[in-house]
Amino acid sequence: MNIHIRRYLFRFILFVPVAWLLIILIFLQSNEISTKPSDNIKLKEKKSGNYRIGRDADEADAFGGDALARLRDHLVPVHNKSNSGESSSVVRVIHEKPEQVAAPQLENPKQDLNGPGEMGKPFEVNKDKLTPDERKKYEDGFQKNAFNGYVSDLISIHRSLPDVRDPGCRKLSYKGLQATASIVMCFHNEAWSVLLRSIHSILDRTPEHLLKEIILVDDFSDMEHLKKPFDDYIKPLGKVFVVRQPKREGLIRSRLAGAATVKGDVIVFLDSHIEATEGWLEPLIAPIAANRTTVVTPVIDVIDDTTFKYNYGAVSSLSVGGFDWNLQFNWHGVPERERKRRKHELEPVRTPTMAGGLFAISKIYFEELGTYDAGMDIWGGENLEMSFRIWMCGAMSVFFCNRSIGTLVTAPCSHVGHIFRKRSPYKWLPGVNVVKKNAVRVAEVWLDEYKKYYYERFNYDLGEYGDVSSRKLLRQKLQCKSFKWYLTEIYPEQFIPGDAVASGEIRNVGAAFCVDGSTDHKNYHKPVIGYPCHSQGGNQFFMLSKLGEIRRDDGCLDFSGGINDANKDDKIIVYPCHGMKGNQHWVYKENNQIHHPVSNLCMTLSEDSKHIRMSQCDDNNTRFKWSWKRKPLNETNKTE
Ligand SMILES: [Mn+2]
Repeated sequence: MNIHIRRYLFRFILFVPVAWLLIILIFLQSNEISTKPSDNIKLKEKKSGNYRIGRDADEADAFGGDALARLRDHLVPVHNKSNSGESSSVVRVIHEKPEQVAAPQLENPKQDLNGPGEMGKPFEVNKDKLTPDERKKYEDGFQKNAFNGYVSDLISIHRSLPDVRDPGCRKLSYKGLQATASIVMCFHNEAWSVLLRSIHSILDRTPEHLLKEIILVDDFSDMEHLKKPFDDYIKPLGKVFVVRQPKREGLIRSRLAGAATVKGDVIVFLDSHIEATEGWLEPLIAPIAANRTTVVTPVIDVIDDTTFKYNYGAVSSLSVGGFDWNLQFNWHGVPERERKRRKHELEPVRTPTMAGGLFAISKIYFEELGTYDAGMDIWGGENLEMSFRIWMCGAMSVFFCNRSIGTLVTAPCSHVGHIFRKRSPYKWLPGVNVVKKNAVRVAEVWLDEYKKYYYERFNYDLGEYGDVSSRKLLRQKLQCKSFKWYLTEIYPEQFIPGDAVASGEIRNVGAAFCVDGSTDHKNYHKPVIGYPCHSQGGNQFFMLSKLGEIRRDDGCLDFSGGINDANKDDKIIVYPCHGMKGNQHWVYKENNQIHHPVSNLCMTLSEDSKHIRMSQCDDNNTRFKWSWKRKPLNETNKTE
């Protein structure tokens, strides 16, 4: 009896440590990449200054001058939050604009720092002074690439750049970092010098032991220089490989082809018209090494498409990603709640969405999370899809049977320059609205009851968007949270159209004309006009917010005039919504007039129906009456 008990006791005592050992082993493996996180930055920063941070897009630059100015206005300096145990000796003031410090030039000791574009300086070419031959080259370069290929060819493919980081970043040590990065860079008919500069900037500025490989995916280019000459060029570089697509597949499926061959711990997706800067990689992969469900984007600086000037700014001007209900990506200043959450400015910033061109993700997490939606074409929407998925799904932790949250952050110390083009130079099947198709797939799978806000933009004309059942299944399998959760917890700043008290076209009762105007940043300060109602939504879709704003996305109708402006044309303009009522305050009255309390005037359609005017309210004139679909109150409340 006694012996029996002793034997059991012995077994039990033996079993407990062995079980724990096993648990720890499996746990370590599930985290795979296990290095210490860059021993968090122990600096506290006070900074100022501003600059512009780009977005990715091969399409138009969504970051016009007005948007910039507006962004700056939003940028409130981060206050030094006192934190116990941190001495004031680490508080430093950073200059208005980061000082020009040359980054070490690793590969090219003979570099002439006065050469074209060196140190990221602009290189101006007056095309009128070129010979006819040269001018033709200049124009062809722009035509083919939608950036200045002529100037790029004059700039060294190893050009020097200033150290654009915040000085605090240079003090961070990543000694313990062991994770390796595989770069996946897709290209389609990229200019020779731009592609090589992208590759060399990585080779020249990435520590050898952190770089596993550069995987280049050629998405069926037909330019001659990208065939044999390119193969011959990269062969001696080592670590650089090409994967060729047998037909045009687009960015998403090309990235998948590249990712499938990755051998490193972290996949870093990059565009092929970029320049990596000093110290760009470490801050990107360190947070992932610490936690594989963190996805990290660099700060995207703007390489000018004409002069190749490298534009960069202070850490205070950082932006985060959002989206509008047209499912377009957009930039915002860092919200107040996020400024407060972080202990200092060099800590990664949480961002609701990412621009998508440049980011780093654990290879394991990329796969766990369902890679990309292979049913998407070319470009567009995949960045939002990935962003929603990261936040809403996270990952299952092996032992605790719960899901750990995925996070999407921007690393303020990682800078990569990107050439922002004003148009896309590439061809795709004519008549296919790729971006809309992709976006409808995103809405179908991820937006739940909120998808109607996108669909009502085009009267539910979804078009052909293919089969999304496998993506819906994925969402189920990963037990992802709801979109409502995402909006509440991750993006509470977002305007919810369900809160609108009226929406749709604003149709004049006296004529079949509607209020019409674009509300994107390029059209700020432009007037809304009268235009025949087309029932397609688009520029005739407006919402009346609870605050009394007439808005679409971030643009509001604004009348800053008074009685002297009555009956004048083009006085109602689109202006960034400010939420302060005033000139943006409208009342849609029971008698269907749209009243503007500040001026005490009403909205009316001009005699020729081409203009929207403000005038003395007249209850007997149908040109003062507007039909606009009011939301029943119960429906308004439902989505709140
Ligand atoms: Mn790009």
